[in-house]
Amino acid sequence: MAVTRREFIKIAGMMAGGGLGASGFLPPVPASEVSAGTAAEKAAASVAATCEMCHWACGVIAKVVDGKVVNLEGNPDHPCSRGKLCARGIGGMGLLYDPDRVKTPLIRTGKRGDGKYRKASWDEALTYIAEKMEAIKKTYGPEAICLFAVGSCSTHLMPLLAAFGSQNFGNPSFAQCRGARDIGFRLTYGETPGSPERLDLGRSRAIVLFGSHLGENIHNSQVQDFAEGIGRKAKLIVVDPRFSTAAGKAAYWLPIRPGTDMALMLAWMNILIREGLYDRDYVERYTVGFEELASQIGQYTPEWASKETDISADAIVQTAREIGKCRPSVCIHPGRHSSWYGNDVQRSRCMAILTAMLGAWGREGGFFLAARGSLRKAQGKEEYPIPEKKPLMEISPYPLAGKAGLTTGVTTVVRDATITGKPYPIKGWIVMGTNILRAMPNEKETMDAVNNLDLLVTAEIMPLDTAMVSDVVLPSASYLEQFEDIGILRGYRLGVTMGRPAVKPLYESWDGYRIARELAKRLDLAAYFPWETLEDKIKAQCKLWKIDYEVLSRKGYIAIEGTEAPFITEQNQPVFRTPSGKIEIYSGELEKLGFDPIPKYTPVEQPEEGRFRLLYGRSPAHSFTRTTNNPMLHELFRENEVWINAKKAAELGVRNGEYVVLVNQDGVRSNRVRARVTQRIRSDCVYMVHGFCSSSADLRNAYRKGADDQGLITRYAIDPICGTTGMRVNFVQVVREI
Ligand SMILES: Nc1nc2c(c(=O)[nH]1)N[C@H]1C(S)=C(S)[C@@H](COP(=O)(O)OP(=O)(O)OC[C@H]3O[C@@H](n4cnc5c(=O)[nH]c(N)nc54)[C@H](O)[C@@H]3O)O[C@H]1N2
Ligand SMILES: Nc1nc2c(c(=O)[nH]1)N[C@H]1C(S)=C(S)[C@@H](COP(=O)(O)OP(=O)(O)OC[C@H]3O[C@@H](n4cnc5c(=O)[nH]c(N)nc54)[C@H](O)[C@@H]3O)O[C@H]1N2
Ligand code: SF4
Ligand SMILES: [Mo]
Repeated sequence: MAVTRREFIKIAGMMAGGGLGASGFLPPVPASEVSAGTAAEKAAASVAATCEMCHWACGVIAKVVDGKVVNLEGNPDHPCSRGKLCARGIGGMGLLYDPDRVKTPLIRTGKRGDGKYRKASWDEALTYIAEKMEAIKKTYGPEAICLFAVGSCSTHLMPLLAAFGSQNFGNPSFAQCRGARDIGFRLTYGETPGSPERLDLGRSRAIVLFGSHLGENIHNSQVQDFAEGIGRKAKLIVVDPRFSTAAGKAAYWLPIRPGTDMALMLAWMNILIREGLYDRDYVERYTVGFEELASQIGQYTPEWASKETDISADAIVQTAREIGKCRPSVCIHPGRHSSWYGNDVQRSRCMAILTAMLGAWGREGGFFLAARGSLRKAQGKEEYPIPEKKPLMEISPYPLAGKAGLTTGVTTVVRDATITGKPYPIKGWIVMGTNILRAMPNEKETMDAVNNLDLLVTAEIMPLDTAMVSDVVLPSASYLEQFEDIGILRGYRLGVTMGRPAVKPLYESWDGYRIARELAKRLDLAAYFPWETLEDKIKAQCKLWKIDYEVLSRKGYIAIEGTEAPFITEQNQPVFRTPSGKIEIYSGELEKLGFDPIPKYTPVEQPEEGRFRLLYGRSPAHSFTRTTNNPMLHELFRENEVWINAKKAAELGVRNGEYVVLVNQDGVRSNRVRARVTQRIRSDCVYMVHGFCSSSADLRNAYRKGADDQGLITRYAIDPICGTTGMRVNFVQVVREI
């Protein structure tokens, strides 16, 4: 490899070492610093691929010499990367060449969970799956098969399942991630904040982060914009029980009592109204329900909020004035991982309403408006059978489950049906792009469901936890070995993206399209996959859109000119697809469903003396569980630590760096994990990075390293509006390991 391991650590460490540099907030690494610049490197072929080390899908340029990827750089033309990659992006080679990859199809020989498999041919594995699917269909109907999917690799399986007759999907990226936020914003604005979120952070005068630990949470272009905003002296207000990397750049760090964010937001609304610091004209012109809000908000005084949040009333007033003064160029970050406490739609509604009061939607430094125009996707056969039994999301107890577009299936609804057989049995799970065992709360319930299945198939690059309890494992190509389907990116401008493979698939791995198509053939559904390869499909799509395939495949991204209209002007008026056609401060939709039309404060349970609330987040060097075995990223951050307040640690006799064990309210014990004793966290909570301590013995770097936060998350609080699972409702004791 042109980048030696030591150089890689040096480059990537600039980001991972807390994320701070001399110039302030350290953005992702520019290509010039990654290039080794050797003669071979200069002679290397450049291939525009799409980074899949996380969901941001940056453009990446792979340098290839003699059929080997020797370097990865950010694609300068791609708006998500702009010539830079984050540590994980550079570490993509570690995934490609990880010796522990799944190399051939595998069929289970031992009991579920024993980890015993035999090698199989693709034909044998796919025939086995197709026969099982048909058998399940015969006994229980096609709806008894469900797809758990995250990321672009899995998108080809969705039409396959729909063609088979099931529309049952489970998506952790909705149910354990952005679901509540997307529903909260959809109720208020008629649309979600987008992914990538449409935040004009570079021009903000004030930025507010509730959680949203940017700098540890690395979404490449968003962190670049954030760094630019900070560089231009935006006032940063960080609301976080922990002194995060971002808090280190903040004008105000508000170490809030976990779970009380709504109290702070409601008090801010009260102050903005009382002091006339909201955008009157904007509110009058674009919103409904402001009067109702104003008539209820008086109860939320700064003094009241101070008691709830543990933030001084003075700090609450001062920060409200800061955002009021900076209006409308204020970015209240809507968050992404929003499944916190089970009242999450209403907390997201508060963010959305504050944004409207500041007049920040469609304004410079706030949220920009989505690019105009639309492009229709080419498909194979278009009609899908109408399932006899209604999809689970339509009959779930949560009225807005699955109501924010595709890929919005609530995972626990599927899991419950699998365990109970109600409203109807679920007997097969197909899993791709998600480590469902670790993404969903309560691993025991997930295993109870798994043990009720007649078929569990996982398509995987790495033998992670879910693969190791599956009946069949299919070796997947990584993004560096496969085409990335053509996609539409709705940023400031409309753009079209695609990725090319840098190298041929290693071992016996296949790309997602080929897996879906070959399985479809065995199910008599080949008409849905008329193109021989994904490249052929992309070419057909380019023809339809009148885009030059050669240019797109060389550049990885093409912008469509004339689609940009980011801010409100008299000629460029926003459209709100809500029932009233306006921003709904008062939501008639929620009222009809029996929920508070204007958010009301709901307290959450607090830990009793001697226990800590378990909080979790991200490391800049890792993505969830998927990178924990990556040899390059493992060098940067080998195992997680548990952050514990210094005073509390002293009371417990816990020293910095020693191993401790966490025991939760249900008696579940974690693996041993190092204590990070610090002043930088409140005394009522502990914190760790998610994703560690894999149960898979086939992973030499990740097996039982650090502690598994998900294992401790046995309790979860379901949002009654959309079914997403709040996972910060678990309390742990810290026990010294003697
Ligand atoms: N490096 C890296 N970056 C990533 C990812 C990754 O895996 N690795 N994943 C990406 C994805 S899919 C997502 S969804 C995002 C997730 O990242 P975010 O959306 O930023 O997640 P949050 O849960 O908002 O942020 C975690 C922070 O919330 C704080 N916190 C905990 N409880 C509370 C509370 O009650 N109130 C407040 N105000 N703060 C609290 C924690 O101390 C922590 O600092 O990250 C994205 N970026
Ligand atoms: N306790 C706890 N739970 C959480 C979170 C948390 O912070 N704490 N975060 C939540 C959030 S925000 C999210 S978005 C979800 C994320 O949940 P997941 O998307 O499940 O995240 P990963 O753990 O990275 O699992 C991804 C799996 O897909 C595989 N994979 C990656 N790329 C490919 C590919 O191209 N092809 C194939 N076939 N497989 C691939 C990886 O090897 C890995 O096993 O987790 C949620 N759950
Ligand atoms: S943010 Fe980093 S890991 Fe995610 S797609 Fe971009 S470069 Fe890859
Ligand atoms: Mo997420």
